[in-house]
Amino acid sequence: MIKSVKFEKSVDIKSKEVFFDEKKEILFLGRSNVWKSSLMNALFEKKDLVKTSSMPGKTRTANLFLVNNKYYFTDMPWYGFAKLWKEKKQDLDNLINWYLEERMQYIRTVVVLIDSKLWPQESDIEMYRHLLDMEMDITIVVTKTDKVWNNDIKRVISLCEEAFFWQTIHLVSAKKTIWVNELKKELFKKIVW
Ligand SMILES: Nc1nc2c(ncn2[C@@H]2O[C@H](COP(=O)(O)OP(=O)(O)OP(=O)(O)O)[C@@H](O)[C@H]2O)c(=O)[nH]1
Ligand SMILES: [Mg+2]
Repeated sequence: MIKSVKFEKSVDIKSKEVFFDEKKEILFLGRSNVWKSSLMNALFEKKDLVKTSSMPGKTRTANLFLVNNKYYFTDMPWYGFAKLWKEKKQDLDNLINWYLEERMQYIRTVVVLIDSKLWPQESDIEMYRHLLDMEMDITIVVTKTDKVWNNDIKRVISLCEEAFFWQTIHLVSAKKTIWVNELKKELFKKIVW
């Protein structure tokens, strides 16, 4: 499905670059350290095209990756990490909101990532409601499932179903490429039409 992928550009809050670009797009959103950038690498089958880090707050710009010369898969900065740099956080939230509004027409789905160790947090639910208000298509993905026990996975699924109004919940982990491939199929269905 993915024949080519390359880094296209970064957009930060200062540049607030206007897009005259009608390419369809998939956004990856979630709290810091939830595996946004790593999941993109897994989908691309690349080791480190998308920069990852164990230090929270690695991604500070919207990073656009051009897939098959046709679509953007975009790695977004984190939301809801109140402990670090208040001003910076405000900048990142503004960037996310501005970006969503700017690209609304072209975004085919927003992938919202939930950490299976933390369960859905207030900031996740806030973001979800905001996306619903914007009438965005939403794809919920629970990450790091290799780090929790089976019973906890069941618990996180039912908490997600409650918090996210019975959306389909996708599970992923680094060790289960089969789940990543299923997610990839779903995302392509959404972007190709
Ligand atoms: N156990 C486990 N760890 C993972 C998995 N995927 C990623 N990680 C680790 O989680 C850490 C954070 O991953 P990133 O992909 O950089 O997270 P991010 O959401 O992009 O973080 P920010 O850019 O800071 O918002 C890295 O150290 C990864 O190696 C997984 O499936 N299982
Ligand atoms: Mg990142």
